[in-house]
Amino acid sequence: MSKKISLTRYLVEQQRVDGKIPAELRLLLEVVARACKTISQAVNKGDLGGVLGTADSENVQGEVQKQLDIIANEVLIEANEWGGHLAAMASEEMEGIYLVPNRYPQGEYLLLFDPLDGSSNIDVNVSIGTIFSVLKKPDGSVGVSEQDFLQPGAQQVAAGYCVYGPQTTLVLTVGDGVAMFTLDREQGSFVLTRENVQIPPDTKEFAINMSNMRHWDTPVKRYVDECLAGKEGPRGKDFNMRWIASMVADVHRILTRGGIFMYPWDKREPEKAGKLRLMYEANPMGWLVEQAGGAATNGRQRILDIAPSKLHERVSVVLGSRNEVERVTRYHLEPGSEA
Ligand code: P6P
Repeated sequence: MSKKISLTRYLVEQQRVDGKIPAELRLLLEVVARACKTISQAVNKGDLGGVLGTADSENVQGEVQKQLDIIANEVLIEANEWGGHLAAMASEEMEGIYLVPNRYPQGEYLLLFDPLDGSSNIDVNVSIGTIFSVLKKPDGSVGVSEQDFLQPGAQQVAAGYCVYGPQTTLVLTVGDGVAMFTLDREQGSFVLTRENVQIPPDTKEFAINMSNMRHWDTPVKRYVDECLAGKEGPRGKDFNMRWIASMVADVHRILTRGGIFMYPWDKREPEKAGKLRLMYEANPMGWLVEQAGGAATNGRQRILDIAPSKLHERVSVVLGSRNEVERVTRYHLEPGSEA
């Protein structure tokens, strides 16, 4: 039986042996992991915990909030506000940024999160998850403002998610590859179960909400039609399709066995760049995928290069196996393919 390496030991070694992460960032990641354990316990109770169903409120996106959305948000805020490692936080569930109260020491990091992604799946017992992204507060900035958060995803210093499924698994990068930690409920700790995760460059599995097909732009229609044409078509191979409607679960499958995930711009709300949010969904997932050898674009440019103009900015997302993402991006960049 190989020695179990806990998340704590992994982070200490990343800090001590490889000098990859400062002590404050290690503390931040351990606090986020503990908050995810608390959220996992609430999610796992389901009806027994009386936390299913909707709250009588909407989030900044105008979406009806689930009770667990609000609980997960509160867990992350309460876990992180006192530790002295953060200057402020931002969440899908809050319109503005959350400044660390003056009664606590201020740190140099900014934490962004989607506290419970995929919440439409909560009541039907399908995997959901927490997505988080860590930025550094810009040097020399006095105080903290929303502007300090508006950094391209390439500036992230850590990113990850925790998927609440048959296992509770924390997936993390600090810029040195991707590691996966499975929650050992008997010990109450996350244990390293995979590291140096690599996404196969090719795949036979695509993930997209097919019910939106009539609204897609031409390059996306072309790519999906070619997949559906199978062996007899231009791709010369059959494809499989998956759509869990929980980005965390779809991305976890892709990190585990490859694939391509697409939530593209479509004609339903042409003024919106896409459905998913740049700062706390596409950026952290895009970095994880790139750190695992995959690629992540908005159809035309690298997601991590996008300069955000607002906190809850939406973006079109194409991510996963590198060769497939490059094919979809190539289709978008061909002359005459403009939306
Ligand atoms: P649709 C969940 O609400 C989410 O933000 C992502 O996790 C998921 O990939 C997508 O929306 C699902 O959207 O339109 O298929 O329900």
